[in-house]
Formats: sequence, C-alpha cells, structure tokens
Amino acid sequence: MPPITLYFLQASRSIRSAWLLEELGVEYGVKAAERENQKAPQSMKDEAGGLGKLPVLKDGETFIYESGNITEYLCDKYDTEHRLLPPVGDPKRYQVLQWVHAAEATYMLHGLAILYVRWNQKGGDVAATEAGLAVNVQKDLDYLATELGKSGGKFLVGDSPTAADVMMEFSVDFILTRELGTKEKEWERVEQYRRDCQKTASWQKAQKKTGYRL
Ligand SMILES: N[C@@H](CCC(=O)N[C@@H](CS)C(=O)NCC(=O)O)C(=O)O
Repeated sequence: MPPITLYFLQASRSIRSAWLLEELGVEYGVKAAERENQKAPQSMKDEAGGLGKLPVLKDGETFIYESGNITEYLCDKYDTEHRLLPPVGDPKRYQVLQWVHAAEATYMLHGLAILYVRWNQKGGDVAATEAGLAVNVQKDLDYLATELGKSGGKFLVGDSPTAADVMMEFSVDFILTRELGTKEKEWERVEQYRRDCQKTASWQKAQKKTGYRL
C-alpha cells in the first residue's frame, strides 16, 4: 500500500483529490465507500476522523481534511515545478487560489443553499425560495463564463489544468447536474469547460480508479 490513502465517498467532492493525485503522478491507495441513506458510512467516518466529511487524505501518519486544504497540501508537497499552483509571491498563485476558495465558499455555498431548501423546507413556497436563491448561482456562472473567456485557454488559468480547475470542476458539475438555480438557462462556455476537465487523461484515470459518479 503506498503511503498516501484517499478516503473517497461516492458522488462527492472526493473526485477533486483523486484528480489532483493523478495530475501530480503521485501513487495512492483508495478506500472508497458508497453512501448509505445519502451519508458516509459510520465506519469510514470513524476511521478517517475529523468532521466525518469526505474527502480525507492520509499521508504517512498525518490526516489532512477539507478538499481545498488537501489541494494546497498536495501542491506544496508534490508540485515541485509549480505546474498546478504557482509559488508564494507570484501574482498567478492568487489568481489560482481565488478559484480554490471560490469553489467551496461561493459556488458550493450557493448551490447547496438550494439543495438544502429542496431537502428541508417543509412548508411555504419552495419554488419561490429556490428562485430567490437562484440569483446568486446565476451571477456566479455568468462570472465564471466571463473569466473562462479571458483565460486564453481551455481552463481557468491557461491551457492546462491547475489547482483552480481541480476544485472548480466538481462545483460546476454539481450545480449543472442537479440544476441548482439553472433550470431553463444555459452557459455554453461553462458546459464546454466541464467537458474539457472531464476529458483530461488524469480526470479519466481518477474516475476509473475510484469508480466515481455524481
Ligand atoms: N468543505 C468540505 C466539505 C466536505 C463534505 O461536506 N463532504 C460531503 C460529501 S461532498 C460528505 O462527506 N458527506 C457525507 C456525510 O455528511 O455523511 C470539503 O471541501 O472537503
């Protein structure tokens, strides 16, 4: 078993860490689990620790939590040529990190707000709540389309994937696939971006190795 283990929950953000490990060419083992009643199995939560949320990375004896933090950790340790995350002080680093953070703190936040309404709002006008919340998601996708237009390549920062894409691909796929505030709307540039991410050899390898599906 290689020293790195990825605790991988199906239909989850765990694909981010698998994609990154493949991009970096780092060997890793996978402990994958299916969801049980939508949740991660208790045995996996107990073994991986932390908040009981996945992905979790174990490198040697160290556990790393939060997909964004796992991304920064893996880049700091294994991306010695700064292909995926430019070095400290380089302005491009902060362009990449903008998306690493936005993937969770903006895109997932706004998408999940809608999913949680669908799951939890018992009374009142669910459609009206969802329509109100959709404004945020739509602005987010407009901005993403504009920024992709300026990138000069297929990906967020140029023509090859960076840590920005590793984090953003799942957020985009999650929002578009579950139609979280996107019904009857289209963002062709964003759709193309999702296809380009998922067509990379590294994403395909990660998908195959983990059996990932959304
Ligand atoms: N901000 C965390 C979120 C982790 C998270 O919420 N993971 C979800 C799956 S995407 C999870 O483990 N859900 C299973 C559960 O709650 O039992 C990250 O980026 O890693």
